[in-house]
Amino acid sequence: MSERVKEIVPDLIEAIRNVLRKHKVTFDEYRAGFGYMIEVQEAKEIPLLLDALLNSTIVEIENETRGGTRADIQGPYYLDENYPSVTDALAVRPEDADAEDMIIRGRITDLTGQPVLGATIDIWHSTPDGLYSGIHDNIDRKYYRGRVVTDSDGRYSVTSKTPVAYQIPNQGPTGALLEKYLGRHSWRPAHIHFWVRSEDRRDLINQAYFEGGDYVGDDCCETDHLELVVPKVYENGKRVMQVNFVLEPAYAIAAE
Ligand code: MBD
Ligand code: FE
Repeated sequence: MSERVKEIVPDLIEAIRNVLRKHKVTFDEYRAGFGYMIEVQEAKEIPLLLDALLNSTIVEIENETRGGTRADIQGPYYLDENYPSVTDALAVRPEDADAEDMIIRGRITDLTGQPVLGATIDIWHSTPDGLYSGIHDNIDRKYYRGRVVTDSDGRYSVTSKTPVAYQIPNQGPTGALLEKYLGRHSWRPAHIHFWVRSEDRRDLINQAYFEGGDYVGDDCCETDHLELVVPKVYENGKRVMQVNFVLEPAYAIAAE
């Protein structure tokens, strides 16, 4: 890592310096930028700001070397400890009982079309009113998060409640940058996050979107890797999100 730091950081600093030079940034402007960074820190929005602005570029770079299903951004709200282990249902917050039911299911195969069994898939998404458990409003982290494992045919299936288009907290500095200072919006299309892991295969972080949903293709986080836009299908009143993944071998990374 330290070799990479020596390679990357001087270039990064020089790139920033060139922007400062190009725009002849003044001392007052420099201090204003400084103040903005402190606001971001105080609002605990460093992960949100970085992921909103830069995660899509990391994904773009990663996808240059990917076979199988392309990756999408991770976003700031994955919780990596004590991930609730579930078989067939994500925990639903009691007050969301009347929200639309959703089934997330699919199949994982390898590049040759063979099923990938025993893969774990960490799934996380917002409440039906656009909040993340463990992050916002003291919602217990057990809700809308869970790990499923694929069966011998590579299949998984889990029930939950349909999330909505998600507005990143727009009262904070990240929302202010997008909306007030840059004149953009701060919405993401409704989405479900996935982190797929299987021994000897390259990890895949991905998201599924809802066809026809608001902001699909107009994401404030500038993802345009909309490979997983799922058609509007209902089964017994439940929205079915059929999300399949194709995993490539782990050595594909080393082989670059
Ligand atoms: C999210 O829910 C998200 O997925 C990303 C990438 C950024 C902000 C909020
Ligand atoms: Fe998200």
